[in-house]
Amino acid sequence: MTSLKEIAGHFDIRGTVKEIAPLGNGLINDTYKIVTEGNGPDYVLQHINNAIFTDVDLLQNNIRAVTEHIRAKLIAAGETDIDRKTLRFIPVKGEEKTWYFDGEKYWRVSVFIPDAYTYEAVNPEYSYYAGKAFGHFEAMLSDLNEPLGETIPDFHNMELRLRQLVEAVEKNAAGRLDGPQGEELHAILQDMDKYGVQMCLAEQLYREGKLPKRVCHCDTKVNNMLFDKDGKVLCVIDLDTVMPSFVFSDYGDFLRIGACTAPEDEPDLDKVGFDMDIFRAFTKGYIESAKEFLTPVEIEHLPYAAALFPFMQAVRFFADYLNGDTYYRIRYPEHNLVRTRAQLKLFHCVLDKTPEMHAYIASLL
Ligand code: GN1
Ligand code: MG
Repeated sequence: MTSLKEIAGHFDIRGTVKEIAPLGNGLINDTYKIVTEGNGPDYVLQHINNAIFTDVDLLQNNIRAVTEHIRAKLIAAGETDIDRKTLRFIPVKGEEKTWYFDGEKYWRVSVFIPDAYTYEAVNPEYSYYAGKAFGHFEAMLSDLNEPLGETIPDFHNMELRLRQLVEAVEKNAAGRLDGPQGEELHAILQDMDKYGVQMCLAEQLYREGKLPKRVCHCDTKVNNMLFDKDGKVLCVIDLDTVMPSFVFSDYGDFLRIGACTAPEDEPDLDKVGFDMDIFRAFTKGYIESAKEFLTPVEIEHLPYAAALFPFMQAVRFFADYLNGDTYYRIRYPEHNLVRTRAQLKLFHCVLDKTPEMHAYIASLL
């Protein structure tokens, strides 16, 4: 196996590499920090999970289009400190492309953003800034002329995710449906079946021409944002899934993590709830920066989006559990089942709060 240092050496980075150490908590790609000697920048080295992102060239081209567009917008807006407000990928030495294939794996390098903080949980103040930041991110990309490819086709298509669940049940690849927990697993399936049609509303509205697709981030977990020391958002990271989607993606997926009172894999379901203070703060920020382009249909369905994402994530985790854990990184054998239970619990909490959410959103308009 090629060493990490050797791999870093293929990229056009400045300075001498001092050490390379693991970074972050992503479930898909492996990430490292490249620390260099002296005052020059440090870097982030990532192994791109090519089983999931099968077209690395398309992936990196999307990211280039998005970061260049954002960079130009920030410059036009007179912003300073731009290298901390958008990602910059480093080309391979003597080439234009920003990825390197070592014969086995795909790699990329970006400039490490210093004095930035990531969080797994946020308070209402930071959620407000996060709402503004994702609204702003979508607004900046609303006039991107270059078409983006879908790095994972139909990524947030609920109908597809349900079909994948049905396939997982039919295959029962890990035999789990017939195992000692079979009864619970079937109860989970029943619950998912009950809400399936209702949760596919976005696809239905889209087919009816009532809901647009826009360039969205599509992985707005709290830990995909960099904050400065005052809690202001510097930039949005993890751009692999930036693609055309419904705005529900960014709004709903943030609340799934941000407004949940426990981690996404909390085993104690009594701890899992939906925090309305976070909901209100994030929604206020989001609507403030996105109201210019949001349509009434989009706004009206934001509470649906808040329910959709825990539901979709429950379906995805559960399908992976039935498939024998082939997609998400797990830390123990039942991890995907524990995640499923927590996401379903959260989904039901959100449903209970739906009238309250509608009332709050109406009060903002
Ligand atoms: C994955 O890579 P990471 O951890 O930021 C996943 C998201 C899920 C999330 C669940 C490409 O995101 O869609 O919501 O895990 N990304 C992909 O924690 O599938
Ligand atoms: Mg991430």
